[in-house]
Amino acid sequence: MHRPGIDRPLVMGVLNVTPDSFSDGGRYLDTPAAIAHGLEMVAEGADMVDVGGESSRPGAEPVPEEVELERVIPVIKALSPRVRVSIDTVKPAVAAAALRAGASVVNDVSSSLWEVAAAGNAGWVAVHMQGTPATMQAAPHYDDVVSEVFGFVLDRARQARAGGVPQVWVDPGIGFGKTVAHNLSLLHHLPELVAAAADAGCAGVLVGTSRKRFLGLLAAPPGSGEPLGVDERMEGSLATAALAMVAGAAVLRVHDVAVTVQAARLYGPAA
Ligand code: HH2
Repeated sequence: MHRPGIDRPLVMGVLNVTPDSFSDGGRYLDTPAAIAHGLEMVAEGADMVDVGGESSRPGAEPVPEEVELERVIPVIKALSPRVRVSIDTVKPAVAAAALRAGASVVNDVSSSLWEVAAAGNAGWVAVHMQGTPATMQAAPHYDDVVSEVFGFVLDRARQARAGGVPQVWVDPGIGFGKTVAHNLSLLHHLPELVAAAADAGCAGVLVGTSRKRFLGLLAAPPGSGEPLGVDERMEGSLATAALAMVAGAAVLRVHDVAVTVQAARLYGPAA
């Protein structure tokens, strides 16, 4: 649990250099626009910027490695002297090139790249996903979502720590092969993951709820049958970020940096 006045959760700003991300797709595909948005998030107080060149939204198709590299490497080179940069990828070659370009964290929704992080002496985020982005929301199923998801990321984290990764965060993967009920169960049980992550020698828990569809479904007016649009999910994003902070999350991955930094500052100075 965070101690008021002693430390605060860190805010990771999302920077998708893609045409098709579910929230900011197409807005920062152009390198100068992406760099400008990264710097804007730094000015708003982001502690980290998460650069991605391939969408992992439900139904997304993989992009070729060269395309992903062309999207992310110039942006990482420009931003990494100014802020800690993570690379959001599932491709080992992209992760390795991003670390050479100045990134220092591998944010890995495939939970398979810890060896790349170890080789680069970089941090690593172990994320839970059931299936792949192309199919994951078709029919998510768990016998016990909390123990299966937490057990999976903690196993991966222990393996990575034993393999020499200096800093490991675990992430329950909100929206990655999860129903609304699954997402809520995971959020409500976060304090257990926070405690277990500390026991496993992790740097903490990372949570990404920002603008995700379940927020639009939960907040939709009764009987509307439609989720709130992506641009109407800031309140839900902030509410769930606050819930995660109170549960002891170490990092919030968000699109709306300024408001989340304001909320995180209620905890006192950054760790
Ligand atoms: N969510 C997304 C992408 N990367 N990484 C972590 N660690 N945790 C998350 O919850 C997470 C993530 C999906 O959001 P976004 O990047 O906004 O969209 P897209 O995948 O369409 O680019």
